Amino acid sequence: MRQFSNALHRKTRSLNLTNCIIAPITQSTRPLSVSSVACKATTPELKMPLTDILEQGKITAALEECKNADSFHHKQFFKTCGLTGKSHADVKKVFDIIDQDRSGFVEEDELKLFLQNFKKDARALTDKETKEFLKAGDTDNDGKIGESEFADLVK
Ligand SMILES: [Ca+2]
Ligand SMILES: [Ca+2]
Repeated sequence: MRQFSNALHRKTRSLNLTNCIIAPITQSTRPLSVSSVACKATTPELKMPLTDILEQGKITAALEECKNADSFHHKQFFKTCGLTGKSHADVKKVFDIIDQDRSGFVEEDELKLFLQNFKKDARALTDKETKEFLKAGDTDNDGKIGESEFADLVK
């Protein structure tokens, strides 16, 4: 009987210990970053609505202009959606939205899904468009677009 009670006691203790360990982990931001990585491969989640910065009508018009494959031109898109000439703060906000995994850079896979930041079911850019977009912005040739490179693209 004493053995049983000891075992029970141990079990209870280990359970409590488990609770103590699990609680802080679930409260941390770690599960959030895991889910944002998982989302990267599929449709990006909207972090904040771009309509806070850009007019919905202009976004729709910009997407309409490049709805056909290989018809995307970044200068035209930024102009039509109203991003050209926006303040540095607004451009940074847009950059942060496009940088889905918050790495501080827009990598090629994020660039490919660029249009989906503006509309969830927008098409992905073709490989040709993605490469041209990257080439136009990546002035330091590190294979990704940094914040200042993005700001130069938008000008
Ligand atoms: Ca990124
Ligand atoms: Ca770069």
